[in-house]
Amino acid sequence: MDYSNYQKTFLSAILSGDRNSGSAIIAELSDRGWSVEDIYEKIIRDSLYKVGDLWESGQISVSSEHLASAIVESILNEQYSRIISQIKINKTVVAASVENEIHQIGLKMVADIFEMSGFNVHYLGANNPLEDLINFIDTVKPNILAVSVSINYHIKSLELLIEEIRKKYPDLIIIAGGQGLKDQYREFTIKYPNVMYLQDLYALEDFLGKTQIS
Ligand code: B12
Repeated sequence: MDYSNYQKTFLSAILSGDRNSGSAIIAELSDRGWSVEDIYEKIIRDSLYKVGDLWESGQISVSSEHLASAIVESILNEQYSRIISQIKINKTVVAASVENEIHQIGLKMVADIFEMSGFNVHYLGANNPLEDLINFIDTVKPNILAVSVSINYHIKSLELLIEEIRKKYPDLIIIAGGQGLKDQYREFTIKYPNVMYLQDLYALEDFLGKTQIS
């Protein structure tokens, strides 16, 4: 099977609620030596983007969308033994979606890339109230804060987050990503030059390979 057949088979598995087949496809690709990044981007992310298109055009119900995303989350959790790194680099990342943002799957993938790179990862998932997030940062003192925004109108929450965190932690590396930023990221990075927008897992890997994190 080529890439697009794997992707289509995976999509039909998650839409029909067939968790075992979805999981088996990912296990097969893993056994064939596909990288975690390729599996996440080319099979799982692309399938979820198609789920979004099908939902937007009324071809599938909200229930099917929920089912597909729940299966994907369980499959991502299954990858733990593959992504856990034996070598720790003594650096910490906090990964959080902004306040009111209930999408968290892209962020989970991001957290997994950090885990593979040896970070201590605190994956907080969706909808993090700003005050609680700041308290959490006070406690774990991360080297990097990774934030995700899927919905355009949540950019305001991200701006507030950056402004508040900058007051307390002027040097904390903040990386941001997600579809909510895709169109506006240039304006955004001009406005907040000390915040990095990274488009996907390949860009993140590149960033981690090139950046000296203190
Ligand atoms: C699954 C899903 C849901 C699930 C979320 C479940 C969950 N646990 O996350 C549920 C059903 C809850 C949901 C709800 C809604 N959703 Co929705 N959802 C989706 C769907 C189908 C898949 C999302 C996903 O996981 N994609 C796969 C991941 C891997 O992709 P990703 O998030 O883009 O992440 C990648 C990159 O962006 C990047 N990245 C992401 N974050 C970060 C962070 C950092 C630091 C870095 C470096 C990189 C990075 O790395 C990832 C890998 O490449 C999308 C369709 C789509 N195009 O994605 C719609 C979509 C995102 N949803 C949409 C909408 C409108 C909604 C709702 C408002 C719908 C509604 N009317 O109720 C609500 C949201 C309410 C809210 N308050 O947030 C729209 C958003 C449009 C927009 N941009 O504004 C989309 C695009 C659907 C569409 N075609 O219209 N949704």
